[in-house]
Amino acid sequence: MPKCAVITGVTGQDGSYLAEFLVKRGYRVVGVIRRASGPNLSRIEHLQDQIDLRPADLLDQLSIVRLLDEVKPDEVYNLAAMSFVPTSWEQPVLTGDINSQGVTRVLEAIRQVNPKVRFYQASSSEMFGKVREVPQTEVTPFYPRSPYGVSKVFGHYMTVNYRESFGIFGCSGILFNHESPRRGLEFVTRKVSNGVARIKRGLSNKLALGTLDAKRDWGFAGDYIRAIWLMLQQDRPDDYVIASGVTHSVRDLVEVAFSHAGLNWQEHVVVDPKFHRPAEVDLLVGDATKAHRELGWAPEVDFEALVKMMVDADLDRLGPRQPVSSTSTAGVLDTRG
Ligand code: NAP
Ligand code: F7E
Repeated sequence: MPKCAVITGVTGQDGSYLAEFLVKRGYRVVGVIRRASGPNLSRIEHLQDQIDLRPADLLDQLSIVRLLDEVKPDEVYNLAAMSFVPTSWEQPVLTGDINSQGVTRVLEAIRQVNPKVRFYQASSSEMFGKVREVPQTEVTPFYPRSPYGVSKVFGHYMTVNYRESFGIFGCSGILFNHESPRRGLEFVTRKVSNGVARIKRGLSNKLALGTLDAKRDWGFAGDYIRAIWLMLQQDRPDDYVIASGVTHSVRDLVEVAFSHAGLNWQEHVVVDPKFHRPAEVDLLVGDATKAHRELGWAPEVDFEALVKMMVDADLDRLGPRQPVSSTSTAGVLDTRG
């Protein structure tokens, strides 16, 4: 019998990579989709005949119980979330309902339907926020700086608590930022790669960003989902930091992305205070020694290769250069992020 995995958040960046990975390993993959008024499956279009898509919502307890009852999975990967940090200040209650109580709902469904199901929770380096030590490990105290970070601390500790209280095989992966050509357009890496491609193709001339000083430990999503899977294959459940161990500023990101396309970033990037956050996370850098040692995990794609991959993908997507007239006033790219 092939193993069966349920993935919440299958339409998102990580869900799509994890679904591909598990299909290749012979899993029966059940992806959870919530109702949308239009098509929302662009990241998993190529997998649609290889995975089973079922409706459920992290806001609806009964839909999760019904799903687990019908599907009888061996593993549940809870990747669904309201994942964009700035939106969490605009919609803090919804953020908590999905990212915090959503985790409780899935854990309760597992407890009720089959406590032997293995559970993965998508925790985040945003939990470290105003960092208490450098680099951050599994024992670094949390100090979240946004409603998103706070909501993820709740989900993390519920996972730990259901493991300790009820013996659920629950793992929390504390993943640092990971990106790909499938990243949402509002996140800074994709905003930059897409902005560079638009400028290169003559569709725009400026890119408006927030702080260039913030530092992140960026990796490739395709590498990080391997770590997620490995966590659920161990003899006992535990929590792991997954990170590259190298940090770069947004300025570094911009420099690598623009120069890869033969552009000078200083001629195009403008700082717009509207993208500044009410409270910023200034520096993140993770220490994944435990994951290296116990999971045998290591990333394969470094920062420069990641940024170039994303710029190349956006250049390919936009196609050949658009003709620009000498009087063109191609505007500032001003996406929501
Ligand atoms: P993403 O691209 O934003 O995907 C989020 C997914 O959650 C989408 O499939 C979305 O469905 C789904 N979702 C949102 N609300 C839901 C609800 N109420 N019920 C069911 N599904 C819902 O996020 P990602 O980058 O792949 O990240 C995956 C997970 O890892 C998230 O939990 C995120 O917080 C966490 N994480 C991400 C990173 C990172 O750097 N990427 C780092 C650490 C942790 P729709 O398509 O219907 O909107
Ligand atoms: O911002 C700065 C911004 O939105 C990164 C999510 O996946 O990773 C992600 O959260 C940095 C911040 O990601 C712009 O202020 C500057 O310092 O790409 P981001 P994030 O907030 O780190 C964590 C681990 C998660 O768990 C989250 O789900 O870049 N920045 N200028 C900007 N950021 C955006 N979005 N847009 C800008 O114009």
